[in-house]
Formats: sequence, structure tokens, C-alpha cells
Amino acid sequence: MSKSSDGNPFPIVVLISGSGSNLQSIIDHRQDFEPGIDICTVISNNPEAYGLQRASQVGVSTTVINHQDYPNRSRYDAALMTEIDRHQPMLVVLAGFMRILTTEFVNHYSGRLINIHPSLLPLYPGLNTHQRAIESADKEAGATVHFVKPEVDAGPIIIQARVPVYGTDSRQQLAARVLAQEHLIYPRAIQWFAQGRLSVRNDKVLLDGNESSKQMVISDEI
Ligand code: NHR
Ligand code: GAR
Repeated sequence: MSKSSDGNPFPIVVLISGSGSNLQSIIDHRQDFEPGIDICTVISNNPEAYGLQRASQVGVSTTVINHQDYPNRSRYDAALMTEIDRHQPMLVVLAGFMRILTTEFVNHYSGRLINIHPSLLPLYPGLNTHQRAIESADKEAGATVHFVKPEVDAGPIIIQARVPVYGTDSRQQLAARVLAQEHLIYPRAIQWFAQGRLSVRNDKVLLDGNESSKQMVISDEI
């Protein structure tokens, strides 16, 4: 299980669609641990994504592969795979990437493709998670980092963070509270992966071979 580091930074590719604040937090934490993280490239389906500028600002290469330029998902994902594989990453990181990926794509990166989703999965897979949590009068919400399976937002869970939901919350307020936790848990999950500390048994993710309390982060800050 433990694939210990050889001292070289751990190569990852990050896929984004939008603001890229999770990408920023990966950038900010990439030297915090051994091995460090090498972001080989950032790929966006959206040419307007602000995350592209965040990458450029720190000298990380960027590629736009616009889904509107492709006739179907299969051809789009094939183009994504070609670009990703050029960089030979050990891990592919979805950070606010908004396109559902084909089974072919997911299988190609099996065990080395992760996503962050803004809900406490298995609650609220898909879109509009914060609105749905508020409408359900949930007392808590959160975010989940998981391995990606073909079925959307259903893969084995690496780490989750919980936050309170207040009765007065707008969707935006709740999203901001959750996002602050995303910025803490995603670099941590990537660190664990890079250090070879994660394994999957019976669809459950183990940290250092055990189910660990570190895989649930509870925040009561506002
Ligand atoms: N692909 C697979 N196969 N499995 C997962 O678990 C995936 C995935 C692709 C993206 C991120 C996911 C999220 O965290 C993710 C997980 C987009 C949609 C969606 O409906 C759903 C889930 C996620 C991302 N996208 C629309 C589509 O038709 C487009 C929406 C838009 O462009 O705004 O692809 O939430
Ligand atoms: C994050 O909240 C992420 O969990 C969510 O979008 C936001 C992206 O923010 N992802 C999805 O909803 C995927 N469908 P960012 O671009 O600032 O990292």
C-alpha cells in the first residue's frame, strides 16, 4: 500500500470550470508536505474560467478544451484524456469541474481520479446542493472528497467536512461556509494520496489501513 515518496514532487493535473478557489488552495498548499505537489497543467472546459488566471499567475500551464467544440461527450473526453496523458500525472483532480465524464474516461483513471462535491454525500449528488440543503431544513451541510466512479458523486469517500446550517442562511452564505472547508480538506486528501496512505476496501476508503476519525472534519465556525 504505502508507495513512499522518492523526493520528487507528485505530478497531478487539475480540471476546473470556474472560479478555481479550490485550485488556489491546492496551489497555496502544494509545498506544505513531502512529497510536494507538481501541478503539471490546469485544464478548463470553460475559456472564461477565472481559475486559468490563477494558474498562469504562478507559472502553471493551462489548456482550454471547450466542450462546445466537440460533437459529443465521447469525443470530448477522448480529447481530455489525450491532453492529460501527455503529462503522465499520478492523480487527476476535479476542482469545480462541471462536465459529467464518460465511463471510458473514469475507467481510464480508475483509482487516480478524485472530486470535491459540496454536500455531505450520499446526500444531494448532482447540482444545486446548497439550495437543496436549505429547502430540506437540514441542520448541517458540508463537502465530500471522493474517488470518482462512472455513477456521478457515488464513489468511495476520502474525507468530509461538516458545517452548521443556520435558519437565516442564504444559498450564498451556506456555499461560502462550505467552500472554506473545501479549501482545507482537498489539499489534505491530495497529500494523503500522494503519500500512498489511501486504500479502498469494500468501497470504503482507509487511511493508513484504518477507518480514521481524521476523515471527518467538524467545523462550528460561522
Ligand atoms: N463524472 C463521473 N462519471 N462521475 C462523477 O462522480 C463525476 C463526474 C464529473 C464531474 C463533479 C460533480 C460534482 O461534484 C463530477 C463528478 C457536473 C454535473 C452535471 O450535471 C454533475 C455532477 C458534477 C459535475 N453537469 C452538467 C452536464 O451535463 C452540466 C452542468 C453545467 O455545465 O453547468 O455534464 O457536483
Ligand atoms: C465548489 O464548491 C465545488 O465543490 C463545486 O463547485 C465549487 C467550485 O468552486 N463543485 C461542483 O459543484 C461540481 N459540480 P471553485 O471553482 O472556486 O473551486
